[in-house]
Amino acid sequence: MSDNQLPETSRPAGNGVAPPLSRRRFLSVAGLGAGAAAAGAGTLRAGPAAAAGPDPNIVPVPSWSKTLGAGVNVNPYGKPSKFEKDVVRREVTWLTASSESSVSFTPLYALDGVITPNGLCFVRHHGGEAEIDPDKYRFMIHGMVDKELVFTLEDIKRMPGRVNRAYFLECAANSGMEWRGAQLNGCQFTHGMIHNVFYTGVPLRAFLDMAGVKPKGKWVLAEGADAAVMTRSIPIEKALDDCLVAFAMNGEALRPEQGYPVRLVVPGWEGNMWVKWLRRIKVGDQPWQQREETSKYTDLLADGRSRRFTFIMDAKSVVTSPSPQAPLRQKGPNVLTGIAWSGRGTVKRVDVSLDGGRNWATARIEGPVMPMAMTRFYLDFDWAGQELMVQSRAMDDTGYVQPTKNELRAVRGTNSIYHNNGIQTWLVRSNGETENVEVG
Ligand SMILES: Nc1nc2c(c(=O)[nH]1)N[C@H]1C(S)=C(S)[C@@H](COP(=O)(O)O)O[C@H]1N2
Ligand SMILES: [Mo]
Repeated sequence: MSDNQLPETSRPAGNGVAPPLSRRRFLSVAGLGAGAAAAGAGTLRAGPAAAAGPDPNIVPVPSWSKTLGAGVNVNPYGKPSKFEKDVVRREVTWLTASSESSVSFTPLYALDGVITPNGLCFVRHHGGEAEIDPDKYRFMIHGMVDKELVFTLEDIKRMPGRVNRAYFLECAANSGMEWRGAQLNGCQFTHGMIHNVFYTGVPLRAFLDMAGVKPKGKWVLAEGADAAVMTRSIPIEKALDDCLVAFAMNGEALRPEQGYPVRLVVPGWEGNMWVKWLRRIKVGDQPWQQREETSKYTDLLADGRSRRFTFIMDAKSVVTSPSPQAPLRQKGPNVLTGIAWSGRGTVKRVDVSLDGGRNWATARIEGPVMPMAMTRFYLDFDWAGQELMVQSRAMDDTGYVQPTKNELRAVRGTNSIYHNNGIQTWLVRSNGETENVEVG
């Protein structure tokens, strides 16, 4: 939306962001790290020891080097280290009445890189998790087609043209609790209705081509086999463009909670349309006006009208560390990191502010930059212990710039739940503790 766009970033001299670290300073930190930590000292010292390298006696041989470790098959299916036990999906229990129609959130604050591990992908159900026997699974194409077709899972896996694609899935309600002001204290809760995995599947187009879409066919209805019978209307152009009938995520079978054995992938579009436990695709000449595209997943504007069929997830970003669940622990060198994504294409640039949006520095985008996929950014900075107001602002290759929350409200009002892609602010206090605040 052009009305959300910000002017090209100006970067005045002395932009509030500290200059890059000198390599020498960082080496001195590494050299003294063990001794300083043992003494409980968080401060950085440079000195002769750094130049000579650390004294080997500072680091005694640890106990885990003195006994054999566990054998290769203690975990036939591997698990994270027990020291990572807090890195889990979490719920906000007061949000919904029951866990069968609820949401858990991805622990973004603890993750890095661009791929969400399968066991940490947020889960959104409207009728609980269906358990489908893959041998009994069937997928149907019908409606305005020349030939109605039914596929088994094996049939789907024998289709020519299988592809691998990484895409983010963001629930349209992500950040929905933040429309009227800062509310939830952690990026897990404010932004954790997103995951980014590699899907293996077959383009939906292959199935539609095989069935033969009649000229009147302009929309498809995707339906899930769960108790919610999730149904959404999708324009035929999108169905024929890049939608996937996916059966694997990050190299293994879909997880039950992500739609095992088959889900629909609708790149860049709101998560609600990514029907899990995919049962059928019906071709029709108009949208079906289902519950999820009328009473839900519409945006009530200030004048009483509603935005409808707002499929695309606009460019958005969030700093994942520091954030309320990942406070700053040390003065001196720090690595700020976060994620950015756009349902319209690739992330072109991410700017970071440490002073609530007055001054901006361009962050370092690192790792693969793929269309409609999560992108990782970093800003290496020196922290002197002053209060920070951390923000990030994403730009995509269409020129779209992530708006501030007030710019968004000027256009959409405050009745909305969905499609809140406004700029997030974290207040870092001088003791490093971090909280969710809003500066506009
Ligand atoms: N069959 C079915 N598909 C579904 C849903 C559902 O409840 N049932 N929830 C939808 C919603 S609202 C979202 S945001 C995504 C969530 O996908 P995830 O559980 O893999 O995170 O699935 C969508 N597909
Ligand atoms: Mo959703």
